Amino acid sequence: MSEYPILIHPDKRLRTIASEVKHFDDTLQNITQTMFNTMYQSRGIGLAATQVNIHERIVVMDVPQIAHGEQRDKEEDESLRPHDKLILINPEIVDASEELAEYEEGCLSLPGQYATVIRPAHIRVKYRDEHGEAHDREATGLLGVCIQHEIDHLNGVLFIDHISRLKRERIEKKLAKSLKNND
Ligand code: QAP
Ligand code: CO
Repeated sequence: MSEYPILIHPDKRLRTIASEVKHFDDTLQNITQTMFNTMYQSRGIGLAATQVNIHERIVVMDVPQIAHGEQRDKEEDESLRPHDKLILINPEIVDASEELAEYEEGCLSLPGQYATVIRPAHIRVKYRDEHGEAHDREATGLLGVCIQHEIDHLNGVLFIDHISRLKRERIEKKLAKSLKNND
């Protein structure tokens, strides 16, 4: 059960533009499995390959199907709770609503930091699964936010790029301080 180390902002490698996946082989299966291990270990709901220093267009996510702020029963069996477990290879947003929605986002590459981000409320995304099969689906709510957030990573974009400079600098300062106090 191996895992990858996660790159932390302001690591410049988080700004790399990822390349298209061309081969749907065992190497890809190993990468996605290790990305899931890494994401579950750090209690994340989404992880882009960029965050583990692999610059290919690969995203894993496991998004709970609950409304924002809804209380979840801690005793509930994780395997029974409704969720969207997805592997997105070469994902592309092919349609986005004019309607916007805000969501309090976080990121494993900016641990402990959160900010409200405004994005299209509904999207349509085209992607391939780990076998190379093409899919096309609509997403809204937390799933829609997560897909947009993770595709941003593949393009070297972080959620703090979507907020005001003042809020961004405040988060960067707090993050630097928390990392300094950790070692
Ligand atoms: C992206 O983020 C996302 O700061 C996925 O201490 C976030 O999994 C999509 C995490 C919000 C939609 C809404 C963050 C874990 C996980 C932290 C994550 C932390 C521990 C973030
Ligand atoms: Co992130």
